[in-house]
Amino acid sequence: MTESLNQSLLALALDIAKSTSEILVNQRPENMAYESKSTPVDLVTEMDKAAERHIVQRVKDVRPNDSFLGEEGTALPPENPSNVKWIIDPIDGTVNYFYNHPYWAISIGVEVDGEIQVGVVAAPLLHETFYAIKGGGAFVLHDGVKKKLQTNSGASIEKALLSTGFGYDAERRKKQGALLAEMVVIARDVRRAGAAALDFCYVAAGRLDAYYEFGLYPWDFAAGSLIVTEAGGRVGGLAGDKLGGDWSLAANADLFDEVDQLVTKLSKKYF
Ligand code: LIP
Repeated sequence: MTESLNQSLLALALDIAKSTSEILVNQRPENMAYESKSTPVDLVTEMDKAAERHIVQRVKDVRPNDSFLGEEGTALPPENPSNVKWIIDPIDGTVNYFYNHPYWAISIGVEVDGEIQVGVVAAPLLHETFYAIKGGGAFVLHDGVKKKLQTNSGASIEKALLSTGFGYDAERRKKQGALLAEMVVIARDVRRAGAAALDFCYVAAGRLDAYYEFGLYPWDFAAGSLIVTEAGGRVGGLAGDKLGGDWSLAANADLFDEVDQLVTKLSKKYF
């Protein structure tokens, strides 16, 4: 029963990611309305809200009793909730979308009985959709061509290509910058591309060796974390914590503990 439910949830999530991609690409206004959230540079655009409304409606049309946790505020549980919850970031990398920078994605994670079973991350301007089903592996569709995902293996931190991100608050960015200043001297290099969900997928694809960030939300990592683990990688918080606390880590299985130990040490120094 679980397998057929997961398969149907994956098919629905992929179809919704496709229709949402079409809206975000084809209906992107030249002069986009936006509001500020936590700080003047923490944006939510009219398209974030439109995309989340579209995703929620598409699910409700087929599964009216499912629950939602959406970045833009969808969280009203139905009267008789099912055991399925959709965890949505309608545009992960909003600032990139606002600037028409291609590194942004639609992230849809689906929980069944509290466990992530399906993850879909679609990056329409990069022509890629990453997806995973619990126990079924992780894959990427690039212009419709399907490829199985596998993380890198090995690599010491000195030879690791890392990625990270920054919050929107100046005081937090000061701490993140200070930690980065040490990290960039230790690792091979550090990328900062601006969309956590895609950073997780790039670890899964072996395009990064590891990713770390402070201050992510469940909608940033719900889908990407499953894609990483189904590609043979590890995810978690610091010092053995699960994802969901202050820190989020993703890495190939050989490197995870070394990255965890280093970020744990530096976080105590700067946070
Ligand atoms: C973004 C994250 C990114 C982080 C940005 C921002 P949003 O999410 O995906 O990793 O560095 O500050 O939080 O706000 O674009 O959905």
